[in-house]
Amino acid sequence: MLRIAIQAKGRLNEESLTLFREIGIDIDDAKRKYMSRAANFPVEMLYLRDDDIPGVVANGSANLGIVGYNEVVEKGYDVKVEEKLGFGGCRLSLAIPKNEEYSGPAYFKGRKIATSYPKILRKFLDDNGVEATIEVITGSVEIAPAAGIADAIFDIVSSGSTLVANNLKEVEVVLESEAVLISAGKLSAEDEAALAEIRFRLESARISRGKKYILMNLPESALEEAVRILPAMRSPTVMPLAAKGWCSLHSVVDNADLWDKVRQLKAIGAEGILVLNVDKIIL
Ligand code: PRT
Ligand code: ZN
Repeated sequence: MLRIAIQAKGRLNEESLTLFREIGIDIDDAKRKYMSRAANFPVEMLYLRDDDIPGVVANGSANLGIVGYNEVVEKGYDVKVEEKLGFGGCRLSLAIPKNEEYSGPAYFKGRKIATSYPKILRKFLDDNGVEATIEVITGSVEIAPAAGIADAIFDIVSSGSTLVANNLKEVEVVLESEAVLISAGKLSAEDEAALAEIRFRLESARISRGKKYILMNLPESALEEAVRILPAMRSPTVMPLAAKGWCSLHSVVDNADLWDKVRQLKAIGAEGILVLNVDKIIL
């Protein structure tokens, strides 16, 4: 049985459980429990603080973990990133008071920087040959400059609004992060097979995200042009309609291109266009 460590509560908990549901693995939403088992797949979930997940995977207490890449790098354990999961996106950045002039990494020379990520910060400073003092604090890092605790901060940034609210500006992005699936790379044959199945399902979920199924009625004379507008996975599906000279065309499009494609299709005579969500795409 594969044991997967996920965050017990916090930003990644909900989306980790949603991801398993999306790939057909039903886990009770057991936030207050320490462990729970999936009803229809050989996995059990271990609910932990995110800080503990890389270590628990590295020492074999869990086979897999879902955690922010920032935590994986900071903890520095020997674990392997199996998949990037496409949620929990953020970056670890250096920020300084907004009215300060920034001249590059040398700005930090001799200054004090507050952070919860001392290892990643130390490496950045060393790589840039900058000597600075690191002040480790575990929460509310963004108030450190105003509180006189430090001159600058190194913290997680997502929208950037926390920095703005604290009169800070982002000056260096040091690490891009998102939630990742990690392992220690050592699995039994049975667990390896379960992981391969999880990865296969994650891939199909990833492909279907951001896709729409589109179908429409089309004059047969416009078919060639429509196929050019809508290249599908192999080629679009065309079905005859009872009305002579008309057909029905089905395809899959990227959501990002949807309205552009709709405009082009309408211009060549498409009617009754339906756009549907795609649940899974299995190639
Ligand atoms: O209790 P536990 O230790 O498990 O949780 P935690 O409080 O340490 O972590 P949590 O739940 O806050 O974050 C878990 C993970 O989510 C992080 O390790 C990141 O990988 C990821 N993540 C994504 C974020 C953010 N976005 C984020 N915006 N983690 C924290 N923030 C915070 C940041 O610290 C700052 O205070 O949000 C603020 C900045 O947000 P913006 O949008 O104002 O820029
Ligand atoms: Zn934490």
